[in-house]
Amino acid sequence: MSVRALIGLGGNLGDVRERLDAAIAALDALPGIAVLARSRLYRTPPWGQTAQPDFVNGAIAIETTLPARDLLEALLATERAFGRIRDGERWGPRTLDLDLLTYGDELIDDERLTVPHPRIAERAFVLLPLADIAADAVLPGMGRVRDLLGAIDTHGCTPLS
Ligand code: A4P
Ligand code: MG
Repeated sequence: MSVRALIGLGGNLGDVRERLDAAIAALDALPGIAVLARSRLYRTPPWGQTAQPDFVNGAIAIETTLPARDLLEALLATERAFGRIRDGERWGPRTLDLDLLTYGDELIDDERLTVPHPRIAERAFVLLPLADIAADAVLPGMGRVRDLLGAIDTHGCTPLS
């Protein structure tokens, strides 16, 4: 049994483009994960905590045989492998952030995992890359990516060539 999942990638410390490429390759190499599609990468203004460098963001679609919680563990392990240090500052600078955006049609909400990721609909830095690979996807409980993107401000977000 395999499930299609969408993953958001981002970072704003060091050479993020190179790191995102390497992180996508590392995820694809894991047992139980195959990358189906990847978006362009975008330069995006920092959201939430604005006194920090611009981010680079992207998204991938994967097919996975891992249960959702095992997939989250794989994402967190990959963040650590690429130098992520959690200093407790919410929305602060980071080398690599991997968010599980959707896992099939499932709605999950426990202390470790919330899917769909609760803040997708407010975030151009998530919806712009998602629209490259899944514009017609309906995010459970939220709506179609194309429609969500049409309702927000994408000012300041630019695709990297
Ligand atoms: N967790 C629960 N649900 C999920 C999920 N669906 N995906 C838990 C991933 N993790 C999930 O994550 C904290 C814990 O959330 C994880 O250990 C996991 O058990 P975190 O990434 O350390 O949290 P955070 O990043 O500090 O907070 P938050 O709200 O999750 O932040 P985000 O959503 O990751 O956003 N601006 C731009 N332009 N681009 C960005 O990429 N990113 C952030 C952080 C802020 N501003 C940004 C960007
Ligand atoms: Mg995160």
